[in-house]
Amino acid sequence: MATGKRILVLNGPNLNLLGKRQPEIYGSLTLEEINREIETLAKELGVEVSFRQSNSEGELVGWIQEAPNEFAAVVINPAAYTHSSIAIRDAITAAGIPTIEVHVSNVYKREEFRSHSYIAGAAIGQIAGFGVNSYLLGLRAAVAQLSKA
Ligand code: CA2
Repeated sequence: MATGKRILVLNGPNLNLLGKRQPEIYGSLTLEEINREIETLAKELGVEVSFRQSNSEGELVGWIQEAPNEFAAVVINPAAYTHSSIAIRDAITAAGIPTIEVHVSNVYKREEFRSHSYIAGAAIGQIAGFGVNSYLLGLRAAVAQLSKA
């Protein structure tokens, strides 16, 4: 099992397009710029972060399955898989480490189908609607959870 405070930050499909399309919904920062902000906060909080993004559900499931071997917690933006993936939910439950769900946009103000998350029931909690700050708040929530444990 994982030791120390290493946190895996996972991003799902199409989030590699952040900052390149639809800035009115997703903001103008690229995923790399967001990751740099997370890295800066991680240093302040004294934790180590690793970043992965995939457009493939199976790859995300594989990383979540392996996460407890290397990481103490996961911060995940499952993107569209939020609304469809029982496989990602089951992987999070099986991994058994604290997982925080984050979204750049406020999914509850958008199309009805975005108001249901398969992930939320397996996560410690969910943060949505704060742009890059959703990730930063998610990291803070993960660290707070780990210091309780
Ligand atoms: O708000 C979020 O973070 C979402 O997870 C983003 C997903 C969406 O399916 C969820 O409902 C909410 C979409 C990610 C696609 O990201 C793009 C970024 C720029 C341009 C196009 C897509």
